[in-house]
Amino acid sequence: MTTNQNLLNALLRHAVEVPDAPFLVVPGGRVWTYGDVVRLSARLADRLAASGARQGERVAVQVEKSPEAVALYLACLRLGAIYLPLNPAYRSAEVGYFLADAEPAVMVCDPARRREIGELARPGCCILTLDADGGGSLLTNAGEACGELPIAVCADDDVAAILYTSGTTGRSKGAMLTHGNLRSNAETLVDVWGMRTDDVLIHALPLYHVHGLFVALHCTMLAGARAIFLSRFDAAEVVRLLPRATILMGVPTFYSRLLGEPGLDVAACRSMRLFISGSAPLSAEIFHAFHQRTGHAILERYGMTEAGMICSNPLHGERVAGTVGYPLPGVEVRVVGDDGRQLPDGEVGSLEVRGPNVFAGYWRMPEKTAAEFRPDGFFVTGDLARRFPDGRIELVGRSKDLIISGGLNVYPKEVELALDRLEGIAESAVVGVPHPDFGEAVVAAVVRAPGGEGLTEEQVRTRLRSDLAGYKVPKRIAFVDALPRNAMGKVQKNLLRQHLARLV
Ligand code: MCA
Ligand code: AMP
Repeated sequence: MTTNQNLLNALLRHAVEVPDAPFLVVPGGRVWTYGDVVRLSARLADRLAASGARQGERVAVQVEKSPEAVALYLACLRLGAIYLPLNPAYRSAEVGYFLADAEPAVMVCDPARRREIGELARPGCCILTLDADGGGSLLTNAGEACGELPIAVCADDDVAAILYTSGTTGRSKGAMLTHGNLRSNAETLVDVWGMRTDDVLIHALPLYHVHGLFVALHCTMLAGARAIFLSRFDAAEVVRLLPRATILMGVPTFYSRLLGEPGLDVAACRSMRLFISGSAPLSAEIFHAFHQRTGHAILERYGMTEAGMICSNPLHGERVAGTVGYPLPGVEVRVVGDDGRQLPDGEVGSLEVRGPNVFAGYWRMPEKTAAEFRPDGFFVTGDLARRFPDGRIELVGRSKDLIISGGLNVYPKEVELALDRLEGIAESAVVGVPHPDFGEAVVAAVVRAPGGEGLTEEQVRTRLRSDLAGYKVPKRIAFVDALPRNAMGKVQKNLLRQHLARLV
């Protein structure tokens, strides 16, 4: 007899045993028990199924963070449908691409964007709505649904979710993550981070990325713990909540902003046992400042959309600033040179990863998938790293042209294409420069076209905002006579970086 490997079975293990245990605690609002969320998600599954979401079909979701949005994710798992989360900040042009590429059967969006999304979706795609307070058409009639659909039978290698990651060409790729990828990674993390039923995690991350959805939420559910569920990160609010919590997961910007709060001290952290950081490099400066203020060494870990979590500093033992710790149990990591051969310890090379956490490939892009895997199954991460003799990994840079701003990825090419489309601009180059709050900030150099003489920085930024999510819009734009190019005609981004760093 084959067992059902649907990830939902693992996530609900605790919910089935202790349905009255608190799961999502909204400060100043409702406490959702595991049973509450599971019952709602079962009813939402009925509603989605009636709207055409069948096993293997995609359900695109672009909604604000809410407990109902968590139930919606679990409803997709119940149906064996493929969950496709989208950042609510994405503009029409960005969403249009995802809808055309993924061809979802159902799209759930904010009621305020119902008409706009309706114009983008292909005929036959059912559009439902959900707002930040749980209102919208998704929940209409859900109260009458009986919620008795069984959990769809899935194999480990069935796709549970597609997460789009931008590409170096400016075209996003949908990383297909399977039930087995997500379950194995979350089980490993619960184990290595010692997560328990009595843990209380401050959940202030967005729900549309691996960090907030798969790491924070899955770990909470597998451990049967509870989450203080915040719609967004607010440093003062988090400091206020620390005495009620045991774990915080965040991007480095969370930690630099927490350090700006006078209330952050040893007393505020008295019940905390673990501060975890990832998604972007945590500077040694923040690590040490945080340690000095709170007595806590932040645990830095490393991951990526295509592979979930890959390395982690230890729960017990030394956490070394500037390193991402050891490969997780069951995950193989190697550092190779240009010829693909493993390098001796200490040498910088390309980081590759293999294991049950590594995704099944890019949605409908077999060539791109093949190009990023070695014949022996290792995935090429695009990160540059060195390994220490004790197995620790240090990330030293990226071979991919990527900017990570406040934990959100921006591919320069996408921004350059949007800039070059604007009237009055001949060409542009986009780079990342150090930024005290976001770690890296997006900045651009722009060459005016004839007729673009009067164009101002603010006009360009305003026009870009209609095509790009706000976090991708350059914080500063410099007008230049020409882009610096080398003898081959290639833009010298290093020179630009030096030149533009002064702007922020
Ligand atoms: C918001 N803005 C940003 C960013 N976020 N600009 C640059 N970078 C950002 N990250 C801009 C908005 O467009 C807006 O500008 C202005 O800042 C205020 O927006 P608001 O939403 O109020 O910003 P915020 O609440 O201060 O958000 C900052 C944040 C947030 C808390 C750092 O971006 C965040 O939660 N980041 C975490 C992202 C994450 O979960 N990453 C994990 C990816 P304007 O008004 O001009 O438009 S998963 C991953 O990387 C792998 C797998 C891993 O290892 O985890
Ligand atoms: P994403 O494509 O959003 O999944 O981002 C993955 C990328 O984030 C990785 O390839 C790394 O470049 C970066 N990243 C994640 N965690 C860390 C970390 N702890 N330190 C440095 N970079 C990180």
